[in-house]
Amino acid sequence: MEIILNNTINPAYLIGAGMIWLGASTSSHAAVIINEIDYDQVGSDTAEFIELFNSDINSVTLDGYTLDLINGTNGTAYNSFDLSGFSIAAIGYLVLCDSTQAVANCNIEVASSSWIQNGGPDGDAVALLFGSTLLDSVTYEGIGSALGLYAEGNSFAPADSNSITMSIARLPNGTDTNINAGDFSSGCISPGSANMSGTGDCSVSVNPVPVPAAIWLFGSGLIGLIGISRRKQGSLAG
Ligand SMILES: [Ca+2]
Ligand SMILES: [Ca+2]
Ligand SMILES: [Ca+2]
Ligand SMILES: [Ca+2]
Repeated sequence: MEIILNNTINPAYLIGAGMIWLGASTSSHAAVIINEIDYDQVGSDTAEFIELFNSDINSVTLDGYTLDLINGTNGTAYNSFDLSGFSIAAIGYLVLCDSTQAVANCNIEVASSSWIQNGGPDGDAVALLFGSTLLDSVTYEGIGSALGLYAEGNSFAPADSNSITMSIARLPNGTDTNINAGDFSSGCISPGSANMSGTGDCSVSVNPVPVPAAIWLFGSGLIGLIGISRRKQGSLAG
């Protein structure tokens, strides 16, 4: 069963010439990873974001890519975002956020607050897929029995905080050894730029020139998750 969450068209933005474009690119799927997540802010969660990073020296077109947010209680997607139509520049970033007013360098505005669940004992996960192939996933705060598929290294990233300004971030920037617990740690908030250790807000405005660009579609919630075959970074060259 598929759950269509919403078909509302929301504004999306391309920020920074050279940061994202819709031109020539490669098929280096495995080069794109989930790099930083801020799912919990001090008090109300109104500045959540997920940052993707392309480590390839070529841009990557995101046609066929989906970002799923996975509920730890049942292992199914409670939010799913079709990234078709977007690209990430070489050694570049793509940021999905609550609000372009609240999050620096946000490329795709998700028109709601609290769109990323706050984990809890059974954890939650974020998953990047190409078609039905799971490319990268991050489980945080715990591993419920339904999250095994997404808990890289059978481990989970440390928790974000409701009392400290921080994110959970790959450190050093872009590190992916397929062990969530080792790859992620407390990060200073840095949407759209290289991750930094520590806490606080290290946002740097890369090039704040928003240009209306693309239609944002909320996709189906399940996306054929059954039978997903995991491919590790580096196994999809070409
Ligand atoms: Ca949240
Ligand atoms: Ca946070
Ligand atoms: Ca909070
Ligand atoms: Ca970052």
